[in-house]
Amino acid sequence: MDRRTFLRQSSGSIATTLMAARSAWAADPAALPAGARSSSLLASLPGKQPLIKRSFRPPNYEMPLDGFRHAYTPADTFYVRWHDNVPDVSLADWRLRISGPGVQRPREFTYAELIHGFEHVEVAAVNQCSGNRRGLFSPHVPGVQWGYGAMGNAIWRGVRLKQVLESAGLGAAALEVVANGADTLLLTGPDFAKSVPLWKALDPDTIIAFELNGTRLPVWNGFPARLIVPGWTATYWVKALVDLQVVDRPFEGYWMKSAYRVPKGLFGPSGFDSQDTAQTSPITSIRINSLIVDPPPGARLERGRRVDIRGIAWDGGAGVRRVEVSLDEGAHWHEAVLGPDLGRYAWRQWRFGFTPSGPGLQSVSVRAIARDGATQPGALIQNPAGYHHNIVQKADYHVT
Ligand SMILES: Nc1nc2c(c(=O)[nH]1)N[C@H]1C(S)=C(S)[C@@H](COP(=O)(O)O)O[C@H]1N2
Ligand SMILES: [Mo]
Repeated sequence: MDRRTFLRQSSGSIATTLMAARSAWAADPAALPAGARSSSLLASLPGKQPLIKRSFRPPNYEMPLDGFRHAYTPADTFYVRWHDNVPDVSLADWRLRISGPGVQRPREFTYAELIHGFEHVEVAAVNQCSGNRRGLFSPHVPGVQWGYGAMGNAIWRGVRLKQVLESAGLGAAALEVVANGADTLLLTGPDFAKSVPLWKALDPDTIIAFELNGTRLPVWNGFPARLIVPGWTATYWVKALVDLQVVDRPFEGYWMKSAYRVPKGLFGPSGFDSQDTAQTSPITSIRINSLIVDPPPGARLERGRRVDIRGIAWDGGAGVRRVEVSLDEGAHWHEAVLGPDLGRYAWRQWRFGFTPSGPGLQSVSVRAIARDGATQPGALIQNPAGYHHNIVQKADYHVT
């Protein structure tokens, strides 16, 4: 695609494409490809494969289980989560502003200046919504009722946030970096903006990305540039980034102060002291976790025929040390074979071969152990917003 087509397409109206997506879904609600859960609706957003629709406005669409078979999640399969209207950004008009009391020289970059002005780096990282699997909480927790698919793994390419901030002259007073996107409000509700502590902003793996797996970011996933905060849940990964403010006091926006918080200490230290209160902390690092992908839970297995159970495991950056599988509800655990290490922030594929003896139900339980010793809990750690669902995974298969 040449640059003009690119620009023309990127300035196409999102409102129109959303309408098209809605009518496409409405036209044939029965045509649900395999992999859909019965309670779910699959719908195509423009440029996307069918995803499981959790809400239309704002768009919240998750990846069906099949998507987890890829080592890197294709851009057209990547989940979509917005709090408000998806911005209609034209590359020619896009600017990134750096300002605030923590910088000496406020700056403004065009897209060309940003991508030509700094070294390009890549980081493989899991993008996981804080509320992934919220719909599996029992008792029920209000919020988007995500299943397993509010996450993906990709190679993100961009420029280091550190270098961009330093080009504006960081001052000694810098405490947090507040990121804001081009998205505009739905009818009501506070503007979506997030802050990260200076240490995380300056981490060499924290980047302003413009590519996902070697292609430009889809509009749905933050075109033309977004923050990548590896190891932290995706709420910090601000899309369609237009504004960075380096502040000298804790940012008080709604999405920091009131939302995305967990009881203090329940999941360990947050690493974000300036946002901790006596009772709560902001959600930060992704917890050690795993998922059984293949064969799909509930599938039929053939008695006496060897099968490979496959899945993924990931954490907030310590890395996956080991994955264990139990065929007897946790009485005995066996080590799974790990796939290649794609990087400490990426997920790790694993497989475990066995021969079902059946007939009858065969349960398969899985738990991952991180390099820092963290492991998955046997019981759900309840918390008001339904975050960090990471219990030991279990699938039942029918052996015949
Ligand atoms: N500008 C903007 N960025 C945003 C959001 C948003 O509503 N607006 N949502 C955040 C949340 S909560 C999540 S889970 C991720 C989702 O990223 P994705 O849509 O690329 O999968 O985007 C984050 N960045
Ligand atoms: Mo999220």
